[in-house]
Amino acid sequence: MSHYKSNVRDLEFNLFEVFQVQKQLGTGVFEQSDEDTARGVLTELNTLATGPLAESFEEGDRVPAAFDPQTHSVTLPESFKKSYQAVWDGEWWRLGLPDELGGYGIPPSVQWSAAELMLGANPAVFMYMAGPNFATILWNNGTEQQRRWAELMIERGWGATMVLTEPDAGSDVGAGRTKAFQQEDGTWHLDGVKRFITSADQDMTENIMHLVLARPEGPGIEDKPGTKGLSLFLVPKFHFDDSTGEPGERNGAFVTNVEHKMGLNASATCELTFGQHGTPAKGWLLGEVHDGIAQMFQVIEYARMMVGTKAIGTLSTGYLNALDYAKERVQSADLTRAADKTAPRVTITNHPDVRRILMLQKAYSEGLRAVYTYTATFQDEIAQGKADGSDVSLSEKVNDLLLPIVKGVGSERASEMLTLSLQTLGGSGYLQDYPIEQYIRDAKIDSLYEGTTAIQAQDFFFRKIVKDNGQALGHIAEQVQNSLSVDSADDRFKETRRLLGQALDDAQGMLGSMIGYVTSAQEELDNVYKVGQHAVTLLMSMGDLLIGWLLLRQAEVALQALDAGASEGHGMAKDEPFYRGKVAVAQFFAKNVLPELSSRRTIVEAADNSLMEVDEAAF
Ligand code: ST9
Ligand code: FAD
Repeated sequence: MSHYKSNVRDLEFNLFEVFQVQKQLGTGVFEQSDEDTARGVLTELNTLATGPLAESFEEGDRVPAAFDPQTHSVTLPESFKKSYQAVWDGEWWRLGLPDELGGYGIPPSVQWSAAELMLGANPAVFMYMAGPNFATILWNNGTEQQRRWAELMIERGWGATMVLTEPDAGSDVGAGRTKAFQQEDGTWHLDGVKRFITSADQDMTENIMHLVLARPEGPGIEDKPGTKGLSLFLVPKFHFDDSTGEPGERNGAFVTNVEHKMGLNASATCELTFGQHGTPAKGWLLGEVHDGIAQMFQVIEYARMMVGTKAIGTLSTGYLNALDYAKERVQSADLTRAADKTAPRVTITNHPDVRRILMLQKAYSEGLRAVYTYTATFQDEIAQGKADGSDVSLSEKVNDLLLPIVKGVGSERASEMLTLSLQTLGGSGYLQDYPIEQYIRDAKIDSLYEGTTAIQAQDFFFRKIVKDNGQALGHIAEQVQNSLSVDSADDRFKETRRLLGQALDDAQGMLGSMIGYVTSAQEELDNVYKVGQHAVTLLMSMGDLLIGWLLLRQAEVALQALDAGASEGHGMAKDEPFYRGKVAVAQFFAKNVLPELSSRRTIVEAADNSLMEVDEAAF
C-alpha cells in the first residue's frame, strides 16, 4: 500500500470553490485549458503519485544515492529510476513550461496543486526533473544559441542544477570565491569548489546543465564585491553538438563528494569541483557580466515556492496517515469514564488531546495549502496580465511578499506539525513501519535550503515590506479587513471574525514596532538588532494571520454549500463531513492559535537589546 495519502478533494476545493480559477481557464494565455482539463490533470497525477511515484519513496531512503569517487559519478536505486521514468514518460515535466516550449497552458495555481501531489509522494523525483524548467532561464535570458540549448535541454531530457553555495558562502552567497576566467574564444574557464549541490550527478539523463554563479575575471571587467559581482555561467557536464545536442567530450565539472544526510537520501547533495582535475571547466556567460544574482533569483523564486509546497505536501500526507491510524487505534477509556476500570476502551480519536493535535495538523496542512494556492493565483494574474499587456506590478509585489511565507512558514510549521503526526501514533510513530519518521527527516531540509528561515524573515521585512513601502502588505491587509467588515457576513462566524480582527490588529502592532526600530536605527544603529531578533516572529505571525483568514474564507464557502445542500436535500452525503470539517477547523484555529499573536505582540513591543549584550562566553 502506498505511503502517500493525497487530498485531491481539498486541492479541488481551493481551486474551484474558494479561488474560482475556472474563471481564468479558457481565456487569454490559458485558452488551451478548461475546468475538465484541470481536474483531469489532478486525477491522473493522483494515480501516478499514489502509485508508481510513491513506490520507490522508501527504498530511496534506505538505499541512498551512491557515489563512486573514481568516476565522479552518482547512481540511484533501480526502483527510484523507475519512478522518475514514469513521470518523464507521462510528460508531466511540461506542466510548468511556457506554450512556446511545449507547455500545456495551465495556470500556476493548477500547476502547484499538481506539483503538491508529486512533491508529497516523492520529492526527490520532482527535483531531478529540473532540466526542462531551468531551460526557461536560458530561453528568457540567453542568446539565440543558448535559446537553442534550452530546446535541446527539453527535447533530450537533460538534468539541471542551481550552483551557488560554497564552503564559506551559504546564506552569504556574495562571499563566493569561484572564479571564471574569460577566454579568447568567448568562453570562460571556471575554477573553484561548490558544495551542497542538489542533483549534480545521477545516472538517469544523458547530460546535466549546471547554472553556476562565479566571479568573472578578464580585461576590463570590474571586480565588484558581494552578490553584485557574480555572473551566471552555463556549464554542461558533457560538451554537446550545438544543433543536435549529441553529447561529446567530458567537461571539467566533477562531483567530488556526496553528503551523508539526515534524510532526503535519494536526492544527491554533491560537492562540485570546477577545473581542478586536468580538464578545463568550460562555461558560457548568460546575458551580461554581473547579471548573475538577478538571473539566479528567477530560479530561486521558483525553487522557494517549490520548497514550501514540498513541505506542505509532506505535512498533509503526515496528517492523513496519523488520522487513519487514530481512527483505528483503540486505547484507554473515555476521559469521562476514566475511573471506571471496566469502561469500554475507545479509539484514540475520542481523547481530547489527540483531537487537539489532529485538529492542529489539519489547520496547518489545509491552511498552508490555501496559502500556497492563494499565492499561485497572483502568479496566474501575472501570466495572464503579461500576455495581454496589462499592469501586473501589484500582483508581482504580492507574489514576492507571499513567497517567504510559503517557504519560511510552510517549512517551519510542517516540521513542527509532523512531530505531532508522529506523536499521534505513539511508539509506533517512531518505527520505520510507518512513513512519518521519514517525512520528518525528509522535510527538515525545507527550513534550511533556499535560504534559512532567518533569511526568509529578513527578506520578508526588509525587502518585501520596508523597501516596498508596504504596498503589497497593504493590499493583503485591506483584503483581510474587507472580509471582516462585510455586512452580510454570517453570524455563525461572529466570534471567529472577532478573533481574526484581533489577530490583524496584533500583527499590525508588531509590524508598527518593527518599523519604529528600523526607523530609529538611523540615529541609533543598534536598534536594527531588535528587528533581527524578532523578524522570524513577525513572519510566523503574518503566516498565522493569513492561515486564519484563508481558513475563515474556506469555512464561509463551506457553510454556504452546507446551507444550500441542506435546503436541496440531495448530493451532500459525500461532501457534508468535508464541509463541516472546514467550519470546525476555522473556528478551532481562531480560538486556539490566533490569540497567541497578542502575547507575541507584547514581546515584540517590549524588545530591547539585552540579548545582544550577553557575552558569548555566557551562552
Ligand atoms: C538551494 C537549492 O538551496 C535547494 C533545492 C534545490 C532544488 C533544485 C531543483 C528545483 C526543482 C525544479 C523542478 C521543476 C520540475 C517541474 C516538473 C515536475 C514534473 N527576490 O538584498 P541584497 C537579488 S540553492 C528577487 O543586497 P545580498 C536582487 O537582484 C541555494 N531578487 O542581497 C538584488 O538586487 P536589487 C539557495 C532578490 O546582501 C540582489 O539579489 N541559497 C531577492 O547581496 C542583491 O540583494 C539561498 O537562497 C528576492 N527575494 O545577498 C541564499 N533578494 O536589490 C540565501 C535578493 O538591486 N541567502 N535578490 O534588486 C539570501 O537570500 C541572502 O539574503 C542574499 C543576500 C544572498 C540575497
Ligand atoms: P549558514 O549560512 O552558515 O547559516 C548557519 C546559521 O546562521 C543558520 O541558522 C542561519 O539562519 C544563520 N544565519 C546566517 N546568516 C545569517 C544572517 N545574516 N542573519 C541571521 N541568521 C543568519 N545550495 C546550492 O547552491 N544549490 C543546491 O542545489 C543546494 N542544495 C542543497 C541541498 C541540501 C541537502 C543542503 C543541506 C543544502 C543545499 N544547498 C544548496 C545549500 C543551502 O542553500 C545552504 O545550506 C543554505 O543557504 C544555508 O547556508 P549554510 O548551510 O552555509 O548555513
